[in-house]
Amino acid sequence: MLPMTANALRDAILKHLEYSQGKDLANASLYDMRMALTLAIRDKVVEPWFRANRASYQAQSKRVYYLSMEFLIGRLLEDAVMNLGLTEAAHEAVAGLGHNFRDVLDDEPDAALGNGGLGRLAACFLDSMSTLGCPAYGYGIRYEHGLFRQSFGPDGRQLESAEDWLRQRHGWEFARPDTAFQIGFGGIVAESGRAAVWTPDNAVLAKAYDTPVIGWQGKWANTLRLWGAEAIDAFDLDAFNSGDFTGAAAPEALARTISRVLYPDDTTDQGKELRLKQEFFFTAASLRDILRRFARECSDLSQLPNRVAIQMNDTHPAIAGPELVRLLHDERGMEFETAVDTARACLAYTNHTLLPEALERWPEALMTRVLPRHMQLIERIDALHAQRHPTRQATILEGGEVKMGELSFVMAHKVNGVSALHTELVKSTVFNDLHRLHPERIINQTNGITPRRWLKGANPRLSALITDTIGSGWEDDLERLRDLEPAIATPEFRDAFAQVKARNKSDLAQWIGQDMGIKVNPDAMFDVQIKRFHEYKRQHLNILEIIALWQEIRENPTANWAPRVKIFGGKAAPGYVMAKEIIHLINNVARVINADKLTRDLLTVVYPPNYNVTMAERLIPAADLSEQISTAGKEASGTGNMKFSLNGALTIGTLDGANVEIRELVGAENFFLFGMTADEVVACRQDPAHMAKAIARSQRLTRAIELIESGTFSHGDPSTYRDLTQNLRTHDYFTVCADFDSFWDAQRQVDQAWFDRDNWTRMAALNTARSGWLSSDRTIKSYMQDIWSIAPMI
Ligand code: 26Q
Repeated sequence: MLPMTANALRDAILKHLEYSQGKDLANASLYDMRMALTLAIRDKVVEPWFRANRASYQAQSKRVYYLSMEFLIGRLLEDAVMNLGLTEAAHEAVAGLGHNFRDVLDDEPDAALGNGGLGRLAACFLDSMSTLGCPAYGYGIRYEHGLFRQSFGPDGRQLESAEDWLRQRHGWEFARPDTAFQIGFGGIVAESGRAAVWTPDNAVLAKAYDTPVIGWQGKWANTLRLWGAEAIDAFDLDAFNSGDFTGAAAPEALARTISRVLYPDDTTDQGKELRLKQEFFFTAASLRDILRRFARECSDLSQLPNRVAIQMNDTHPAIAGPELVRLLHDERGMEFETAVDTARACLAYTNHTLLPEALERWPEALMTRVLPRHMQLIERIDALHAQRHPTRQATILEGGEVKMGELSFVMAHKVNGVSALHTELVKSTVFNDLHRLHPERIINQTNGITPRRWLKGANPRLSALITDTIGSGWEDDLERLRDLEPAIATPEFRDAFAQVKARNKSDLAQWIGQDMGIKVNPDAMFDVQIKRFHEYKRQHLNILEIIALWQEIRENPTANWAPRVKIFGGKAAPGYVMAKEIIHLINNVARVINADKLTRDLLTVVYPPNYNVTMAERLIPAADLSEQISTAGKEASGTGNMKFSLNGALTIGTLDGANVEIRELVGAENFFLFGMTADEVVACRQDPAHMAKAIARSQRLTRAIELIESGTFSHGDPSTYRDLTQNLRTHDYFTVCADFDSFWDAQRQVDQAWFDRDNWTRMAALNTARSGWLSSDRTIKSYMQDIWSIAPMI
């Protein structure tokens, strides 16, 4: 493909300004300019997109269908421009039209159609599938409102407001009003011969919206197809004519609620009827679409597993099992057992959690009311499995509930965990019974991240240094970063590396100053913990250590402390009271510490609100230290940990999730390990006094907890954080107390390492050089081999 010149791009922008935005240059707003550039770039994506679709059609190739409730894609413009090799041309064209390129990019809203790791993983996978030429569709929901916007009240509590990314036109998508399916709910099931006829008593329309996903260098493009819900009869004219103007629009409003809002990952949302409807809505629409595409190319349904690989991203699309059986058996007359086996050969399931409260279960009564035929099929699937494995103990149905994990396992030919440790725990804990019956089924696929967004796009300075040192080509062959190692031995490279980090930090310091009005020392260590708030992720362990450190600095302010800027980012589910208490505490500790003149230059706490993908792209390249401090055995993988290591931050972390693999990759000497292992955590909990003993043996921890209880961070009110401190003193399921001293010691080792700045830089650069394996290209190649049996098309 010929690179487009800035002039041609300029003309394309002007054309879209005029004909798509209806503006001339003189009247064009920043929004108009951004939209015109988006549409001009989208035009460039269409040709490779068509080419890829034609190629996979002509090759009659097997395709991947990645079913996910969440795609946390963030902004798309900068990525698309970069993948097409048009960054310089676009910069020049936009500048020539009198606008600032950065401002134009920053005008794009962050598409937050996901909560966190699971949704961002799906987005990285889309990028890698397009880069590798793996024919694929992402299928999900076109939420009108993505993840809520977070702000902090004057008292430091989290406030939530509706996110509204679709208020403006979504410039990347193509609406497909002609690709729409009716999705039914409720109703009755009539037996008719061998099969059954399900007559739903209400239905909504699932309408397709396609976003092309362009890969690196524009060699391939796939489709992200999101379903929007609409009423089948949009408007009740009789109601309108009889004067009921609100009632006339009621069917439309009701139907649209299904794709109205993303659930904010809240275990209190478990068992909510609307959530089940969302899950069935997008899964059923996707399967209809998949079978329709298959039927255009092949009429022999036994060939389905040779053409179709369906990946279920957690159990959220688990209803795909029974629904595919229904489509094959009830609607296409396939034998029930053959239908089950055919469906299983198509389906695979990724598990992302072991937390019992996060494993989906649906009350049978609810399932029967919303999806009566599926409930019957689930019972038959369970009975068939029991009949084939008379010794089995596990059941899909238990205590009046449908266990979606077990259903997914039984209906999948492969089940995967997302890191080595997590996969072993999947085998030995949640799915132990099923694993013993099907020892070949569970496999590991360690997560990965796309280096295009998370290194090339987010960290242009480091990318330029890498290219200067080892040439280009690392962007889609990330293991080549190993070639940096000889250079790291030279002081010139280390100085250049340190300078990149310093510049990134200075940019971040400026942003923190402007956005939050907090002055930070850009030479201090930038110590970052960004992720959803959850007790198992232990942001409270971090803030307790900060409190203890603050105390010791105050007592001995002239000692040799490593100056730190402690940065937090992340949201708590609106109904998760304890997580919100931790946020409240962090904000108030920040208020108190940042006002202390004695410690001002040594310790600052910064917590910018509304952490999202765009903020991650800003923070990660500027980080010196990455906090990955979950209770061992609880974080399935983590992917933020990978982004930090790739960008030359050192990790302080537990042996949890992919930390284990990261530590092996970068070398134990370049990683600050602390805390109990997963086994030790389990053993520790055997002693009901583990937290009391840990507090008793640690002066520092005792004082930190007592300082909170004294009201120091709550305007003298000792009751404010009582729930939190009492939980630590009496319950502490996530072993914050038991790991505290070990964490403190590791942090002091971090301080010592920081004083030898050149060696710190060497360790940081080695983290970058040895992180190539963390590319999601590696992960996707492995899925293609081990699960999907698909060969790359390029
Ligand atoms: C379930 C029921 C009702 C409402 C919401 C949910 C729900 C929504 C989102 C449950 C879980 C999630 C998201 C889970 C998630 O993000 N898990 C993370 O997945 C990453 C990718 O594999 C891992 O790296 C993280 O360790 C894991 O926590």
